[in-house]
Amino acid sequence: RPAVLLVAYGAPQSLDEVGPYLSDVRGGRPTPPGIVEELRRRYARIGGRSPLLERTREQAAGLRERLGEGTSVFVGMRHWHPYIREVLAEIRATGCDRVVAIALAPHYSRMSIGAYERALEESRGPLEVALVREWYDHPRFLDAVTERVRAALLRFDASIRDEVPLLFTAHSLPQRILAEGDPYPSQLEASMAGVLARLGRGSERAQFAFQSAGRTAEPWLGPEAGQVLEELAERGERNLVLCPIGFVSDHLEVLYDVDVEYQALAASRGMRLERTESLNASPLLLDALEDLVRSTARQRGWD
Ligand code: FEC
Repeated sequence: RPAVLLVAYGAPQSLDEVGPYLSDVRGGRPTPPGIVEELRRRYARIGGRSPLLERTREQAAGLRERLGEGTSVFVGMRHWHPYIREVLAEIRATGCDRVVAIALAPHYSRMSIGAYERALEESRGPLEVALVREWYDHPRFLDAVTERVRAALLRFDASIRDEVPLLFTAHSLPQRILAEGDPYPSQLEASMAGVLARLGRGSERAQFAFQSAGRTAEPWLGPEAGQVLEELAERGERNLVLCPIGFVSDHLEVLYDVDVEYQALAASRGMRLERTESLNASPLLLDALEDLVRSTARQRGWD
């Protein structure tokens, strides 16, 4: 049986690790001290560190249970320990020679999933690795997000529930990906459409925006979520459900950018913002991951 490897972004495990972590994320470019300080402040605000590694390990444990004894499920990170290269070495040491890998980001971009793909390729050695490149349209993933949106809408009074606008968000990327024909924006639109169809809602009261743009000089994809939120407030909207559909786990970009920054902005505009709960180890998300592992193994003739 192939081993299974869940790969995710990576997160510093203490405030001391924030500086070296940022230098990894920035590909070795020096980080201005002000940015390191700002990011430390943000991690301190969400409890001193990101829960991303724990959440990913819980997803791995849930998946292991579903796949049964005899299938090992590993966790590897792109920008921090346990690095993808460290975990691939560990997998090779078990004597296993085939791996099904899933990036815990459902939408393909050359700058996101492509980077996971390159990290796997660089250090796989003799291992055969089958990476699931995209799963933005997997029915169980869309069911999982829909369940979270329904639960967020239930926090509003029944008399206004159907009218509460929905704002779907994902991590921004530099605009130059558009010139390369990158499918990232269209896959995000397709996921949003799949969730709206499941909710039985039209697209009139739903929008998409990008969040968490990086700190670089080049232009990043928009519209920016904070700006959309302000426009909605100006139009007189008093309620909003924000669904970070581009992320599957709790981490800094959800717990700080949405729960601190956009929440403060919403409050300052007299708006009630409810964020959908992250999928984390949701049974529907685990259904999707299980199916992706089984179908990939089948396609490769590894089952
Ligand atoms: O909880 C944590 O500690 C980790 C939160 C985290 C996630 C995440 C996901 C994505 N990123 C993506 C693209 C970029 C690009 C740059 C960039 C920079 C940062 C910085 C931090 C950070 N990202 Fe991130 N990202 C997370 C955290 N990200 C911190 C550094 C400060 C800053 O620039 O804001 C720009 C790199 C550069 O400067 O060269 C590009 C994408 C995702 C979603 C896909 C995925 O999860 O893999 C795309 C989680």
